[in-house]
Amino acid sequence: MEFQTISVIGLGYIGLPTAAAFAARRKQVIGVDVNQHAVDTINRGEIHIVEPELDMLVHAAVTQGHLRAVTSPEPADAFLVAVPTPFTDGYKPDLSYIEAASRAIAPVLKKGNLVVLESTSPVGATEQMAKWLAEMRPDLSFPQENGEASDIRIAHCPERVLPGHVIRELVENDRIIGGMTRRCSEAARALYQTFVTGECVITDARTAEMCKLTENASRDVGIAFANELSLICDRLDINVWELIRLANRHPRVNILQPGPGVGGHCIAVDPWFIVDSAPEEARLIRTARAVNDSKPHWVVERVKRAAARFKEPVIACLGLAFKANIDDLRESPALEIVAMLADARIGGIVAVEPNISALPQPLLGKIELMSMADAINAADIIVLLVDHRGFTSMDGNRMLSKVLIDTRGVLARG
Ligand code: SAJ
Repeated sequence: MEFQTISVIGLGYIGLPTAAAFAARRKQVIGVDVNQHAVDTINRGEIHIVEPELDMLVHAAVTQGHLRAVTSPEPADAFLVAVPTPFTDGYKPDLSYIEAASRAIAPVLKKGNLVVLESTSPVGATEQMAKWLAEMRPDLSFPQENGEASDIRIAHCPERVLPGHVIRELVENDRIIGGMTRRCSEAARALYQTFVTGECVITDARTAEMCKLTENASRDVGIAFANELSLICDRLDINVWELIRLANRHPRVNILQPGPGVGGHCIAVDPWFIVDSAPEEARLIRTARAVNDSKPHWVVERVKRAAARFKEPVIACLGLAFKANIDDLRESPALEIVAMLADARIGGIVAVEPNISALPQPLLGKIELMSMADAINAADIIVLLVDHRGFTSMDGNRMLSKVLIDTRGVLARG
């Protein structure tokens, strides 16, 4: 099957790099996003998100005429849906963006098209997307009713790239391709082989959906184990980082690192999709979420205990991002901790975050953003929240007179 024109719906952290990757292979790519600002930025050859190397790739794609962005879908050979799938207040998956994307592309679908759902989704979402499309286009046949003979092919192909390494991982990682039928899978595999050098492994749509959720739930459970160990070790007066280093010398043990909690919009979200679809069975997965979500509160309690020894302590919080060496503050445990400390009124709070130039809205007016040197000079208590490059090479001697709460074990590791 030949795909010349490819449309990517949703030009965010996954959709935009994917659109640029197809464009780099000289496909005609139509990027679609409801955000006019994102569309205008991309059409100028610029980007509205931060990801290494993406700016160059998008600039080249746009100036060479392979990528253009629009706000409403146009006909294409293949459509990739890469829209957000958040959860609602009760930890239920919210498929409204997938529904909106389906309803937007349905009018321009034509016989022979392939539609791929890339968004991380609960089991059954691909079938649901196919239903929405079929409802809107009774004149076309879909795999849920017509199997291999259908006019439209549908597959799930979850993204699995690591923020900060997206461009390399997009090309090199293996891909799981879950078609609603065998021919759907083969069509999707042909599409991804345009730029993927990793293996494209075929399965069915439900297994592909569960596979992505399983990958992130596995990491969440692993981090929860490390976080639980950190609480146990604190009680028993054992250095958890040394303990983990030693245990990991066993050939079949590979414990992850404890931290201030789990952030980002994937690992803290996706396990809930499994819990929602099998609430009685998913006991460990639910508990891991609870352990990781409770960690920021535990850190705050430790800081409060330390602060009680001072009159008006200055508390320097190092790092606001959700993990090392990125500028992404979304769902960041560091940010949550700093906000809780600011509200606790236990002293003056200053923060160091070398990857941003201004404080985010919830912290504005409540705390001060400072350089590393100024913050350390001013501080009575230093709370290390993110293992950014500049922080890991910190000189321990400069902190001898201060209380140090190191949630990432940076000094222990150094
Ligand atoms: N973290 C720890 N200890 C660790 C590892 C991570 O506390 O040992 C924390 C981080 O500090 C961060 C959170 O976990 O707050 C998540 O960071 P991460 O690096 O584990 O993952 P993400 O959210 O940046 O990307 C994940 C990746 N999934 C897996 O590694 C299984 C990525 O491959 C996925 O594509 C991405 O989720 C996604 O989009 O689903």
